[in-house]
Amino acid sequence: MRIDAGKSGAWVAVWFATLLATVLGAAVLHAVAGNWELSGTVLDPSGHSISGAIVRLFDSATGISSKTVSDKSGQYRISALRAGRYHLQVEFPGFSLYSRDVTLDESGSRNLVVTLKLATRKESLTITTASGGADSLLGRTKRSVDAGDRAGAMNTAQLLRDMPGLSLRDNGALASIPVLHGLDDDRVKVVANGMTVSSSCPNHMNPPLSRLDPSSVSQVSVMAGITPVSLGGDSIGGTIVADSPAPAFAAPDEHVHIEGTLSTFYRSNGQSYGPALTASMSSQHFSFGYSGSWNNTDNYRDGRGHLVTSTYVQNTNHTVTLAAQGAGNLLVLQAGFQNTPYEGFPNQQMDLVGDRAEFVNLRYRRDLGASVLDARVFWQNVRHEMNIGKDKSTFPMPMWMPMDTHGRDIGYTLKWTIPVSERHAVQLGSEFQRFTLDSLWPAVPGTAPYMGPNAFISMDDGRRARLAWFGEASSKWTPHWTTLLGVRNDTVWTNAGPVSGYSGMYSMDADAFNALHRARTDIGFDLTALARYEPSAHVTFEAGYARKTRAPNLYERYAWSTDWMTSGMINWFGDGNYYVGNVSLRPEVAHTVSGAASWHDATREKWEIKVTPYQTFVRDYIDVNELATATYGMSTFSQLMFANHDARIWGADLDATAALWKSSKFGRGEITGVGGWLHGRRLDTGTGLYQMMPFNVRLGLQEKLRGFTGGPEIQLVDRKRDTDPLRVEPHTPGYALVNLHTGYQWQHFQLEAGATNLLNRWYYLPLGGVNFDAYMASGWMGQILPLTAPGRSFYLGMSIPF
Ligand SMILES: [Cu+2]
Repeated sequence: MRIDAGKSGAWVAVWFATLLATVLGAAVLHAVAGNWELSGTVLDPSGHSISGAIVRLFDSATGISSKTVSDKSGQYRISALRAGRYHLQVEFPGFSLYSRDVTLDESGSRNLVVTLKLATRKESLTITTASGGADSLLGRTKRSVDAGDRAGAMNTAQLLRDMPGLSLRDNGALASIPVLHGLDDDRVKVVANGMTVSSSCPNHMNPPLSRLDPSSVSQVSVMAGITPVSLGGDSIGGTIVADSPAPAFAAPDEHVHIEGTLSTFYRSNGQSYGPALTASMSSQHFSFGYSGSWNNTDNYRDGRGHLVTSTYVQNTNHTVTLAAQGAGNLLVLQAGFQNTPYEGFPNQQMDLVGDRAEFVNLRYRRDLGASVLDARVFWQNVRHEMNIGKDKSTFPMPMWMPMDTHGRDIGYTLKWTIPVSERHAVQLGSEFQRFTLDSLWPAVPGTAPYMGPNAFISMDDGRRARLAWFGEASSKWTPHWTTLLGVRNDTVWTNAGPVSGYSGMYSMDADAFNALHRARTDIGFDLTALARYEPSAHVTFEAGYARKTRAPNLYERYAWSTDWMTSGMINWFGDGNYYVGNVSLRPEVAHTVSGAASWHDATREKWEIKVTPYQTFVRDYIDVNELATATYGMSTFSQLMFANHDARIWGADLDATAALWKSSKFGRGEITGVGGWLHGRRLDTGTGLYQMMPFNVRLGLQEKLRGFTGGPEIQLVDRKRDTDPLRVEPHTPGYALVNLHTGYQWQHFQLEAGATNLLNRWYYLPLGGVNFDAYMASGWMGQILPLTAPGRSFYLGMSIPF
């Protein structure tokens, strides 16, 4: 058994230090200054000047950015520029990001008036293609995150909840798991600050997005269904990209630049609160930043006022960022630490009683004349401890069962973007990720032979390494036609060392597992083809096909015990069942066809309606076979072994916005709607797939007037009847909720207030799994029921910039 971080940690430190020294040595950090300047005024749509807007100017040749802030009369000025092509971005909360190309030629300085447009709540992702134009592509939505958003979202995954095609599986308070078009968890690729990390817990209590505090996120993008291969790989559901703000640098005429935000929030249901701080100090070439957060949440109450046990959490995050830029180079070194001393899981037999994660992430971006090279290396080390938590220990027959898991990820990504001509660009890349996993469950004195006299080795030296390469071409053939074509290969190697149980009672399973040939190599090929056609300023059509593969995770392959108690510890589904791995599992291969049609006014400001239908056929979908069932009290559970079965998922998303009124006196009123409908079927049995979100719609009315934004939202969710019989998945009734949100901003100071579930409606969470706590509280005798949702909660959030 090897659970020592010391060796790998030291090795990684040496490796990073060497790399850092090499890169720093190679980078010549000086800027080429010139005499031109860019200046102007930032205005709102009614012509009033905006002070405090952030103005960024990117040098297209070198990638170096300059930044300034508009003054009291809305004036901005960036000087010491040289002639050339630049890209200007202006942002101010509540307004859409302003973005345009600017050329400074030999005739000298320029004056540019920037008029910002009011923001819509969700904005389509813009990607810059070879031709320099900005295109939104199929099934993608992007959202910028304000400090105030933390008040209404319990975790980073919840920041995504109103995005089309996405639903959330409720888990622990920090651990919501995103589901894209019915495909969830490891089927979705999560890229957080350029890193891809693994869930090391056998119950997925620490999914990748739980590693980021909402206060440290500035932007999230969701690609459901068709994903460019440059962002996909080893996933079949789609990709979620979450990024922290880019490091700040002083403007050319600024000596030292200091900026930061202090924010805090409070939520009434669960008495949740937490301060967060981000701050940075920079010169034109060097930047030092820190972001930290702390939060504490107690158990919430449902709509009937009942306390829902094991919904508490406490968590701390610290991240330090060092960055350097100059002469076409950008170097960013990030190191962070996360500590979660406890987090309850109402839908699991166990709770999190300790989780400490450290990471180091190094990014190097270099402008090579025409092309751009972007490289990253990262390392994450996780020590995760489970046992029954403080609530479960008060129930009859508490099962004390320590489980210690140690996971490490190390990897790199390399991307090289080459503009081939005015119309075509190519991106080439490579990725590597190696995950190592050990899980040891210490003996509990006096419980032999069930939980002693030896430790239970659940996973010893589990290894999953993945090496990938890809090539992608984006082309703008005519002003009306755009295409994206990509091919990708991911080779995944998995293996796990020999195991042993608490006692001789487990030796039959252990011996059988140890005798198996356990090393596996999976070779996956992905293909993405996308086309976009804009016949006029009012209609856009998109169509695409994607072939995507995902190799099994370590627990799916190597969870070895068929004993009831120990197999019940392998469960990231929140369904109370018992899971056994299968060394013979094959990778899942998904074939997705999707289209989108969007109708809008010429400026996309007055109205827009978008429909996205999709169908995915998954060959060898990793589902389960039933080994046995057992009835304890009034509840029946299944023991299930992972197995490949073909499946199909089909559905459609609807996304619509319309402006209702707009005047200088009454501001702008707008109505938005997001809906999702989908079905999933296993093809051999014709039965439903687990946790398919029922038909659901969100309708929002929003008023924006100067610094004020706000309005009500109605959320309608149909009953869930199409369930998975093998997992004994419960039905849930439909429900309607009213939420209220208001925000006010003055300069950069932001205040957010609102209410979720305003009418205090009592309902079951359709993707919340079962309430295992309530079942334990009944002495393992009662009827196991779905988990109930939080009742009414008021929230207040505040952020103060400096
Ligand atoms: Cu865990």
